[in-house]
Amino acid sequence: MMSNYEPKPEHKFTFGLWTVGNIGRDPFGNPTRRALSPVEIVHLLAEVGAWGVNLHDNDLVPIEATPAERDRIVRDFKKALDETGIVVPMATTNLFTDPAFKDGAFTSNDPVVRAYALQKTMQAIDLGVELGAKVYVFWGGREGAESDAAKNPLDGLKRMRDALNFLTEYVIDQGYDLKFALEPKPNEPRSDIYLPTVGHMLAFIETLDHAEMVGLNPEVAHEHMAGLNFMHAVAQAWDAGKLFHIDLNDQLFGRYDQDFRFGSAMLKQAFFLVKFLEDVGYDGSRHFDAHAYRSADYEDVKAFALGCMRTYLILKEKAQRFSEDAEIQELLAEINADDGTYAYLANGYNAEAVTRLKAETFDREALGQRTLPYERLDQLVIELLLGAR
Ligand code: GCO
Ligand code: MN
Ligand code: MN
Repeated sequence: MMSNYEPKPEHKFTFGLWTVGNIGRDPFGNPTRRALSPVEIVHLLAEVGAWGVNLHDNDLVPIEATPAERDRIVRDFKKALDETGIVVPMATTNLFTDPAFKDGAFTSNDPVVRAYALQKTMQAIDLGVELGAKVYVFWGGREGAESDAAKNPLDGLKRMRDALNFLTEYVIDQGYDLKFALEPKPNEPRSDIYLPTVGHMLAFIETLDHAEMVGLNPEVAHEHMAGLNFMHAVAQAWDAGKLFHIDLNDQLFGRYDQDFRFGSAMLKQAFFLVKFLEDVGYDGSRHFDAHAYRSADYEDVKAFALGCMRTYLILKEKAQRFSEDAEIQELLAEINADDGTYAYLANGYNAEAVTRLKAETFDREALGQRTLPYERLDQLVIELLLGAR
């Protein structure tokens, strides 16, 4: 059993520069925290025990930086990484802050903007690879619309596909060891973002030239914003071999984009998510794309970051207990009982199975009378989570 829930490198906990570096600005109010430099953020993450840091190009190198400034900033950043042992497993492009991207980047109606977005992304890929990233995230925050009068979604999809095909070829040409992870989100900052959920994205990936290089970066908050079961979405991505990365945070249904500390709002969902990731043996980053309350100072930001990691580890221990709890396991065995009568259906369709199955008589009423002790089972889970067992 785990004792102190201390984050270790093997847990692969990562944070974005933009997460613990969030300065508490929101649409209604100014920043409440001073901006930390990327070097300071790396040290803060090392102090709380994180394994890695992820970044958008402009989290590290300001968009207006000269080549000489870029080189100096990258050098200082690498020095901080060396000093702390913090790694950069994932990188991404900021294609949403600058007003140039007000109508999207890859899907903008303006061919100049689309070209600029491709160029910016190639440069950001070079930077990510230079820092050691193996996963490259695409979050199309501005790839959408307020009014469908302005853009045909078929054009949006085609432009998105063209951009990703171009960029996978670029990666292959450069000989980079890099996979793409697409991050769906239904809305915010656009009214409607194209490819809004994990399911939409999975279907879209299969239309790409290099589908094998492209997977998913699902985020708790984004599926919750759409009112969906996040663990089910993750399971579908896993089933398709496409769970390349994951953004952990928390989010109540029907609210603004909250980015809460992992597990802080919907604990039961967080439990089943951690249980799923640990049960299947997901071995990628556990990336926290969350930020501290606007009321937090940097001491509280550290408590926030540590809280994300501790909650994950506590839930991991609870998942372990779930699999060792005799009463829970007994109930599961009862629920999943199988005396092998229908084993002949396990090999799929065949003529013999059809003949046998057609000859069966089923006691429909008895089936309807079966007892399914799901209330008892769920209460055991609740008591386990509440520390009562
Ligand atoms: C959001 C997104 C972003 C992305 C990030 C990395 O809701 O703003 O989750 O935080 O994850 O841009 O691509
Ligand atoms: Mn998000
Ligand atoms: Mn995210």
